[in-house]
Amino acid sequence: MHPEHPRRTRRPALLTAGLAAVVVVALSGCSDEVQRGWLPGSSDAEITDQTARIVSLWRGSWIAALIVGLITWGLILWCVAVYRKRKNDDVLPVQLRYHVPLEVMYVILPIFMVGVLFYYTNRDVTALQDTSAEADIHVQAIGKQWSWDFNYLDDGAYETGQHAQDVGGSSGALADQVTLYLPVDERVEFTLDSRDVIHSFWIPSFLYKMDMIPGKTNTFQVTPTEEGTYLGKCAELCGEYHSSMLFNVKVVSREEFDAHIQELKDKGQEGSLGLEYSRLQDVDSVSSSTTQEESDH
Ligand SMILES: [Cu+2]
Repeated sequence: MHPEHPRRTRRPALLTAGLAAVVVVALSGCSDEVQRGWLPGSSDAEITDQTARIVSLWRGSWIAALIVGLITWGLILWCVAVYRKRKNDDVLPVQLRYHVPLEVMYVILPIFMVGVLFYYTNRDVTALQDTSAEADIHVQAIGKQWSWDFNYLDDGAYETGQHAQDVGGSSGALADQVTLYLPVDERVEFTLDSRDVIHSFWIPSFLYKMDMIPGKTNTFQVTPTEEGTYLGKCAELCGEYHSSMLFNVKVVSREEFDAHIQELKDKGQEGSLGLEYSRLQDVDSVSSSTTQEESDH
C-alpha cells in the first residue's frame, strides 16, 4: 500500500544536535562537583596524581553517552510524533525494510562508538597501570577474610588488622580497623596479595581499585597529593564479613609517617608478614591437608 499524500520533512538531527549543545554548555557552567560527575575530591586539590585523569575519562564517557542518548530519544520521539495515525488516515504509512544504507549504519556506528570508548579507556588505563617509574616507597597490602595486613617494605615494619568479626562483626567500628599511612607527594608502589579468596583493594577517594588474587601478585603505583584521612574497603564480595572489611588511609607528612613507622617498631611490629597465615588453615577440611599451625593473623 502507498500513502495518499506525501509527508512533510523534518530535521530531527538538527534538533538533537542543538539539545546536545545545550547539555554541554549547561555542564560547562556547572559547579566543580557536577563537572567531576559527583566523584570525590575537587579540581583544585586532586587527591592523587591520577584522579584528574580518571575524572576526565568518567566525564567524557558521560557526555558521549548523553549525546548518543539524546539522539536516540530524539529519533524515537520524532518517529512517534511524525508517523502517528492522523484523523482520516485509513492507510499504513510508508514501510521501510531491506534499507541497506540504514542497516550498514546500524553496524558501523556501534563499532565506531565502542572504538572511541576503547581508545580513551585503553589510553588512560595504560597510563594508570604504568609501574616503570622508580617508586619512593613500597607497600605490600595483603587481603584476608576479613581484614588487611600492610607491610612497609622499605622500613621493615608492618601493620596488621584484626578480623572484622572480632571487632564487632558487621557493626564493627571503623575506628577499630587497621590504618594505612602514606607520606604525601611520594610515589608509592603497592604490591597486592591475598591469603585466601579474591579481594579488591579500593580507596574510593583515589578513584582506583585493583583485585587481590590468591597466587597472583598485582602491582600499581600512585602518588597521594593531598594530606587527609580517607576510607578504604574491599570491593570484591569475599564472604560473610565482606562489608566490614574496611581500613583507614592517612596521607601525612614525611615526619608523621616516620614517627608512625617508629611507633609500629616500638610495638614490636618489625619485619613483614607473609602469606602463610591463612584463616582457611583453621578449617578442618583444609587443616587435615596441611601442617600449618592455627594463627592469629
Ligand atoms: Cu574482601
